[in-house]
Amino acid sequence: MSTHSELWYRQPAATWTEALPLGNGRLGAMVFGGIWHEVLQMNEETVWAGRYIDRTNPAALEALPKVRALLFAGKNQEATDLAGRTMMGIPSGVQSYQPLADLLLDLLPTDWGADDASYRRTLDLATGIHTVTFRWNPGWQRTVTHSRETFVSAPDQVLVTRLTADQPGTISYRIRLDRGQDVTRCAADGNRLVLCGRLGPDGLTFQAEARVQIEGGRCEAHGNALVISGADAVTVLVAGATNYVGPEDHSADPAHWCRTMLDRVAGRTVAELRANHVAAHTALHSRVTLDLGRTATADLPTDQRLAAVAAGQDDPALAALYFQYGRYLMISSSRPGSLPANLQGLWNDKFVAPWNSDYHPNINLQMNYWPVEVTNLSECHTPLFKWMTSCVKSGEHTARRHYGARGWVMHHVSDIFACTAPMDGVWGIWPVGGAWLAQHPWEHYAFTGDLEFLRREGWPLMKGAAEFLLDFLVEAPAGVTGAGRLVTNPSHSPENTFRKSDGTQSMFTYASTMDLQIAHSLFTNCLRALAALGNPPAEKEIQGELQRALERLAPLQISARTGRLQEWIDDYDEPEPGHRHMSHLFGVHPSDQLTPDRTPELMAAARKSLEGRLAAGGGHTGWSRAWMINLWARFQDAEKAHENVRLLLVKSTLPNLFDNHPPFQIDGNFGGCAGIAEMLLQSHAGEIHLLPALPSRWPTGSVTGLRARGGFAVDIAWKDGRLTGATVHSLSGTSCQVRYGARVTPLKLSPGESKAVHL
Ligand code: FUC
Repeated sequence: MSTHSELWYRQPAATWTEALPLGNGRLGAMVFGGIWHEVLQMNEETVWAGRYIDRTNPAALEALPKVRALLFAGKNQEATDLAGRTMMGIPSGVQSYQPLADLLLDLLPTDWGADDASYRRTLDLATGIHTVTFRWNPGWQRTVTHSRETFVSAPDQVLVTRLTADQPGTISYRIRLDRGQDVTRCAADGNRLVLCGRLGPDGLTFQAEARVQIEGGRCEAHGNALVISGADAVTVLVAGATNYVGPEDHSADPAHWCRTMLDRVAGRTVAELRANHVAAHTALHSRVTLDLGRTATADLPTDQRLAAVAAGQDDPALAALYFQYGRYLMISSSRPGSLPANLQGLWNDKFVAPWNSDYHPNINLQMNYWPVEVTNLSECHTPLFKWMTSCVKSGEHTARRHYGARGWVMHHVSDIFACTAPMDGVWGIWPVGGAWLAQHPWEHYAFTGDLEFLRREGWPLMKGAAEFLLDFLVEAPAGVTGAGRLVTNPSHSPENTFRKSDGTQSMFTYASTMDLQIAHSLFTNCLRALAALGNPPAEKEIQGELQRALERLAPLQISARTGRLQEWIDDYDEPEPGHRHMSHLFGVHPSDQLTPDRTPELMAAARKSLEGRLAAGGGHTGWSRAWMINLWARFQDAEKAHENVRLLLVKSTLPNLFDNHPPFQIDGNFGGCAGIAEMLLQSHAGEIHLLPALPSRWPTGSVTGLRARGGFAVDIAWKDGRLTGATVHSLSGTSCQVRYGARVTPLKLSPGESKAVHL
């Protein structure tokens, strides 16, 4: 039997995707829980191959008007060929995020005597503590119960593993650090283990360092391992770092960092370190509670629950666990001061990871941050802004050199070295990644009302992204669709292909629907931001530019043929109708351009597009499925949203509840978490909408602490499918309108005030 906040298993992890993640935003570990051979596969967020390179292509700017003309003339293939030769970044690929090191703990002396039936490993999401317990009888003494408790502390910046047993003098281990490549030194000395190296000749330097504290027994260095014998208890403390400070600044000293962190904690008891960690973790994690009801399946180990749901059992508590796991992963991979969560969050065991475990701002990076505001983890959003700001200089350079534009640009791939040029192939010429990302500082402000943030950090990011788009937009010439209106050119609908009436296929065009929606969203948010800042006179000029551009953007179109929202400027055929990206539905989610009240026809057309995608097998990657949950929630279709939650668990979830693209990619975890929140509360359409998509399978439940735009926290309870009570807390004293179904009530609150809502 487990509590509602635990993942637990009756056997050690046999593979990496059965191991369980710990992290403090910067330092992470995947814990396998092996009895004889415990592996803590560790990551540090800056262990990333590569460095800053000026990747701009000197031929790009000259080619731009030619590529544009070819695309307006419908010569897509010629445009693709020319752009492929002239507009790609040099080089056109980033390098991989990599593991830091493994901490290996071998239980001595032999590998027999374990009592498998007693084995249990648990990750408690509420505390961020991983526990392994098992009984062991090596033959010459009474059975001993061993425990290992592990956490990665944010306040103390170390990983802590505590090995204990229920009888004194029974703990004997060999402990080592290991890494498959690029190690320059791996040594043991006294109670200390050090592993350091460099990621290739021009790469970052890194260090992992462990210190072992024993109670009773002996600790000796043997080769590059520490051998502990007959101890009562053992604490292993690990620190890790690289010399990375920023994209071009690699002046940190990893050895100094490790020493300082380990010296700092040397005088503390484990109980102090644990209490510090738990306090910092719960301060974030406990802000939201979610109860979706419970069936007997919830008593099973987590892997068996997944299997039971796949076999047709109902387990609403597993959806709640998945939701809280998303919040847990956010707290563990993105904390103030850290880098943003990458494609795998923080957790990667490969030297060349899938998609390099990079930043992918054509959906994946943004999706990582979909749950962060609504699930009350606002400060975990800040690493994204800091990283965006660190890319501005490079993004301005690329904007100027590739497009002759002001502002900053980012394409569909980036890294920690401010890569902003087009990567991979011609589909990487997608210059609206930064504009999409600029939605995030606005959302942060919309939820928190933090004007100081908006003024200092948010608006400058938004403004730079908007300046780029303002310069990048061109007027479509006479004779083409959208003539006289502003369009993007060149353009992609991320990674999707279209077929023209002459049978030719391409990905490359002008004015994809998503581009127009991204521009609409960014310009609208910029005008909202300027209003919030009191329409500063210094920004009058850009304000005018934004207003004029917004009016002149090419309109969204409904296909006369299919009744769907068109994905491209012309009503092309789709060779892959179940494509994983649903880019043209950006206006439904994550943007607020389309809503049932404001744009009923476009909303109906968008719904048809989604139905078409789903019917053709869309949602087959984890993140695509997660997007569907959010979209169905915005269409207020509770049953379809729920069906996609179920399918996310059944088809796209690994034993450790990691999202399976496949392979593991963390975006689906975050997108799924956001989707569940979106089913219970929405606030994008100017009101607080309670239970907009409550499915029949979650008839009775409650949620506390969700956040709504305008600076509110909301608690909701329901029974037999009906709202029974809601409380709205105002952070800053604003009025709002609260909706439940067709009923609406206005609410006026002073700062800090809470009111029960009756609807
Ligand atoms: C986008 C997606 C892929 C994958 C990759 C990391 O390019 O189309 O499915 O998620 O990002």
